[in-house]
Amino acid sequence: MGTALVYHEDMTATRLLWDDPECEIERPERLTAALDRLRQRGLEQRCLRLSAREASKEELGLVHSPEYVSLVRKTQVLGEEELQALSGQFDAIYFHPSTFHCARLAAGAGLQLVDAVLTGAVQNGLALVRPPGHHSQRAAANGFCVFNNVAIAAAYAKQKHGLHRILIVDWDVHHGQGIQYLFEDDPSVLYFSWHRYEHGRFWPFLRESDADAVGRGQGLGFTVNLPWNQVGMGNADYVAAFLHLLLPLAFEFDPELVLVSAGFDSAIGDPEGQMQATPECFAHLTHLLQVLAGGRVCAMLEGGYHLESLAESVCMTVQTLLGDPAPPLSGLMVPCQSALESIQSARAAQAPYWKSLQLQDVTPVPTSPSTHSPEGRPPPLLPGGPMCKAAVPAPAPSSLLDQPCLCPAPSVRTTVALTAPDITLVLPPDVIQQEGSALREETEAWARPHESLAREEALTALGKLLYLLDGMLDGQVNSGIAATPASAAAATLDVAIQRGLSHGAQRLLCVALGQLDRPPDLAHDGRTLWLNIGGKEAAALSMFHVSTPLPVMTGGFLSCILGLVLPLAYGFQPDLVLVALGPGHGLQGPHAALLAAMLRGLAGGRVLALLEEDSTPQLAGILARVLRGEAPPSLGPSSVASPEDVQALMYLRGQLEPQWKMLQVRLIAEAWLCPGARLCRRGRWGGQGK
Ligand code: X5A
Ligand code: ZN
Repeated sequence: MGTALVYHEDMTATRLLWDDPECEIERPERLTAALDRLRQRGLEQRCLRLSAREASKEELGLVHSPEYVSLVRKTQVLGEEELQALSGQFDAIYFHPSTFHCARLAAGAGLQLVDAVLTGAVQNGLALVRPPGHHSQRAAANGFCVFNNVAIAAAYAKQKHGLHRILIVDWDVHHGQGIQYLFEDDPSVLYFSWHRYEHGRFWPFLRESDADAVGRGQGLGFTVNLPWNQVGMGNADYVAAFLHLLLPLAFEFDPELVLVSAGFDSAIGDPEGQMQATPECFAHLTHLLQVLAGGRVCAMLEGGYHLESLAESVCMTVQTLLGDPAPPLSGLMVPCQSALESIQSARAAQAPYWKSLQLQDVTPVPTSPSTHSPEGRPPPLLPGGPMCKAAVPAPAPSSLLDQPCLCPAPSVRTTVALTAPDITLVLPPDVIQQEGSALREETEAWARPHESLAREEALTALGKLLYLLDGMLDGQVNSGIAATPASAAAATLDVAIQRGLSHGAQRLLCVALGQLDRPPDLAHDGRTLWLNIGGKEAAALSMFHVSTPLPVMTGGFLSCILGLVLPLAYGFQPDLVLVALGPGHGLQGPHAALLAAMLRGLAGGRVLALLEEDSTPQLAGILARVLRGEAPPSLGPSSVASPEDVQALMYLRGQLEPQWKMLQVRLIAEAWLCPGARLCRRGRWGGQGK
């Protein structure tokens, strides 16, 4: 459906006219650097280009006082000295004769974007604007911000489009206190912000930036602050914050629209933020938000002062909005202790207001499993010693400037090859119906050890699957769907895993739904992570062999995905993902779509879905659409997880946390978890600088 890019060259006009070390970083090149890079990458050309319009007086009045708007209007005719004097009345602000025009364009750009998305002209978009907006208040400029672009867009979406639930995600490294003040008592706007805080010692030095500021009156629980108390937060910390804090609340809130205060001063290299997240991380953050609100995501630029980092991060965001798969994340996926403390304190502060947080944090981890592994004792975890040197790959921490992008953006939009001739469905645009098949002898050789693959139909299906898998491993096709007779599902999956591993996959994640057992002769070498959803009981037979029952309620399904599947997947960093909907999988279409959509964030989007031949065309169709990058349908208001679902999740978390640090949501003495943990973390990387 398309991505809008809203811009106007006039917004490069405003600039600092005098000496001010604090303000000099907010300069015109921020916009030109971002736009030039988008052009270079061919991304701008793929967007619907919209020329920004000025917001009207009435539109600015949705958020700002008339007196403040006329004060800013008057700056148009002031001389340099008067401008400087007026600027001095605010914190970290400069005015320029063009400021009023630029700030009206910045606010107007957001409104155009909201209109384009809510009228269905596009699916999502980015407004490249300055001045930024999130610090600006009803009657005050602040922190380079003049009008509060995102807040005005939210108020406008409510008033003009009649929306009732808007999520604002502020991933800028500063606290958007302006947005917080404007909506703190409004339950129709859920405001999430993470920010450099350092226990209050970082700008804007506000007590109300801490996690215990949760909103007021009707708006209690609709302000979510995640203060970072150390610099150096990286990819693992940001992804963990999304999985364990933002997304559970966001799904429960069920927004109709997502607005992003997209500041990139939270990226590596930025002089303000001093954080470590690489540009690819913003592809993942964007991707994770696209499963909400039917994919209606409007991002607006806020901060971002390292031009190289800014330009790359903007490209990652736009590329993901366009539906390209996210490049794999670099670096060890282990959140740091300080990040975990922050996430836990924000979860604790929000728990009274959100069902999705309640059960989990009050249920004690069972010391002996309520459901247990066949041996009836805690399973042996990793064969051969303490965790950290386990499966987790050891890529060198990449420096942004040496290696701005690990994985080149795909030149073609995601294609899905279907090998299921029996599933008659209307193919979504640019989804290819695959005709090819692997050579007969080769197929037979792979099938030979499996009795269930002897039948002609099973062999035919296997031949097509092998051909598809090769296409994916060779990089001709990004993702695919294959079908198999129900009786051959387990054997076909077994062959797919073997073939994947022998044809270039280094780490293969297999998510098996329904009655599918781990292939008995699969090597325990850490190259395959086997996750069965639909097992009879929760069990971790090793850190690479996990099984959990299919949650009955939507709420349980969501906590299973966010609290177990994705943390394991992000920790494992696979380069190929197999999702098999096996016998009795019991998964509803929208749930299957959400799972597939979220797994597409792994392995550069290399996801192969295996269906049974008698699956409905609706199921195949919905999977084909999410695998090519469309948003999954929203699940609607979610029910609570059942006590059994929570129990299973808590048990597995207890078992697996020592090995898979992305699962952690609470602090447990590290020494108790894993005697080697501290050494492993420090030894190799010198402790991430935290
Ligand atoms: C939008 C933004 C930062 C202001 C920092 C003042 N503002 N020290 O990033
Ligand atoms: Zn900022």
